[in-house]
Amino acid sequence: MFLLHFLLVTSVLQLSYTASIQDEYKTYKGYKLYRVVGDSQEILKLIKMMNQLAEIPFYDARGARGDILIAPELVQIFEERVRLANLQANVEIGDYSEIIRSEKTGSRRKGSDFSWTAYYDVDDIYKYLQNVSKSHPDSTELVVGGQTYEGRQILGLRINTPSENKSDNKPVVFIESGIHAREWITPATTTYFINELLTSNNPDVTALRDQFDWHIFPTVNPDGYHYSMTRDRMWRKTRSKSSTYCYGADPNRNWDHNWLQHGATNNPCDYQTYGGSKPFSEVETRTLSEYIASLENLLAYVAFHSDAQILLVPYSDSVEHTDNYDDLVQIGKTSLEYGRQVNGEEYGGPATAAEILYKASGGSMDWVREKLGTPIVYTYELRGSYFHWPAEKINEQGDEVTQMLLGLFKEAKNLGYY
Ligand code: 0X9
Ligand code: ZN
Repeated sequence: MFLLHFLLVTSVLQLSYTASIQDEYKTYKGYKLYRVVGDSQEILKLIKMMNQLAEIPFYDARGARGDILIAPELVQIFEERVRLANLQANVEIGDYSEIIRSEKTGSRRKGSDFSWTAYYDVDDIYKYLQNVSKSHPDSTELVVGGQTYEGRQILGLRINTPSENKSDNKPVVFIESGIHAREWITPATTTYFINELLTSNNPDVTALRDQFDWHIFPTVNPDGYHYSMTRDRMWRKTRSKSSTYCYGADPNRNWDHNWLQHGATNNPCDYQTYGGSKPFSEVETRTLSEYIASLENLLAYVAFHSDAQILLVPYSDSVEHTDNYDDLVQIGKTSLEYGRQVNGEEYGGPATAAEILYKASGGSMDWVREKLGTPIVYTYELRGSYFHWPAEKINEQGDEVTQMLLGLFKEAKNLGYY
């Protein structure tokens, strides 16, 4: 029995080693998505144990339930551990490759005809930003928010329409999307929002555009996003090479605020929450933080993630509240109410991650709030099912995001923030 277990574990380790060097698109053939329910400590122990055994491409523990994606060669050992821990596990998705396949055939596009019925890789998103900056030279410019490990730029679009009084310094709004590579809906809705700002005839939207100096970054982890599009759909981290054979750090655990204290690991091979070798070890977070710190008059910082369908306020690793927590909740409620009017979708929150999700240190939102004192700071978790969202429905969430931002700034104005 011991020998059998040893052989199983070594062959699993062998498989996971080869799996970390991906030459072609990982199919996820036979991978099962389980939902586990039961004692929260046992769920955490189970996930930790599976993570020690092999690379687990997706896990999400929230109290008495946990979701986990299990490779076919691990199914037997996983189900045995579930039984021994007195937990219940149900298969939510029998073969994850079917989702990947449907995305690969139907919803990705290359080329100049940029739209919001398909997902585009980073080069096409950047081409779109370049084209927009050329077609709106008076009100937009390309901005470089930072650099990446693989030598890309973190490219964004600044929208700052000319105002009558040229000396007017408009309040700055920063939008961060795609820090997690696999959350494809976030770059898509962010370019959708850019398009709304620049082309909508809705006077509320044009007023929103004209009031602020926007710095909008659809994909702040472009190496990871490209890898997720071309090699491994479940990739979340950056693509830096650590001292072991594993790649990447979680760019939302790498900021210099309570680094590695909660919800992060020092294991470079963890698929999800490796905090990096030190705060700002990743060139992406380091350079982007410098860019953000250089902005004068930063009123609002908004980060987009998926897919918990909630609105988070700082801080993410503590149940303590910021001094304007009540305002942030009021503003957030109006934002969510505006969003709800579009598709009837209810979001959880506004609340801190520690209260409604899990504690997580080293995130961008907390760093911005703590180090820069930016008054309005939010993280929106958009919708989806295990990071999948049909391409033909991007506009549905794009419209929701546009309304949520309209609501946010309407209530912020009511409360005298600008
Ligand atoms: O864990 C995260 O980083 C976010 N959830 S996700 O499923 N998109 O990965 C939550 C972010 C909470 N906010 C911060 N830690 N700043
Ligand atoms: Zn995320």
